[in-house]
Amino acid sequence: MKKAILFLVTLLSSLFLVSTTTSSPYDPWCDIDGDGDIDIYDAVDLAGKYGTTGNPARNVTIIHNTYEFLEDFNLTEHSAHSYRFTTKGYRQVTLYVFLSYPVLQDTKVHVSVSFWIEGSNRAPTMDVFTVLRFQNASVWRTYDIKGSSMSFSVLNPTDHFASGRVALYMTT
Ligand SMILES: [Ca+2]
Repeated sequence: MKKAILFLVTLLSSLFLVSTTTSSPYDPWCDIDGDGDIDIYDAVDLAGKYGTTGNPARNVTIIHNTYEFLEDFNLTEHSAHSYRFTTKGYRQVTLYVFLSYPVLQDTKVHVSVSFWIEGSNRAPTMDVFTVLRFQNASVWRTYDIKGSSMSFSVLNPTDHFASGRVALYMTT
């Protein structure tokens, strides 16, 4: 067994001496010691475990940071409500707007989405859309984050009360 390992290490060493670069992409599952490269030390680790058996299930660490927000809104005629969130450290945001009331009237709200760049007092408008009670009732939109904060406003342009729900989901 030790002779086989020694032979394997010697063989791998000679291969690494011949060529230390490869056109193959880096595969983290082959980086046994997890130091960011695949070199002779990984091969030695692997050779040392040659012939062992066991359960192939692996522990995986998932780093996944999320932020969630959910709120019901009530808007009197021709009124608006604005929301603002810090987006630092997040990559993508999904916005959900649902119009629940009035049920029997063809009501609507306009939604305007902006991202703010740090140090700037202007918020370039990213998107504008309308949620119509009778047509789409709810709208989902996903954006790549392009600023240090994000704001959106919900405007009720009608002559009657409107209510619904907004939800926001940010991921890294
Ligand atoms: Ca390594």
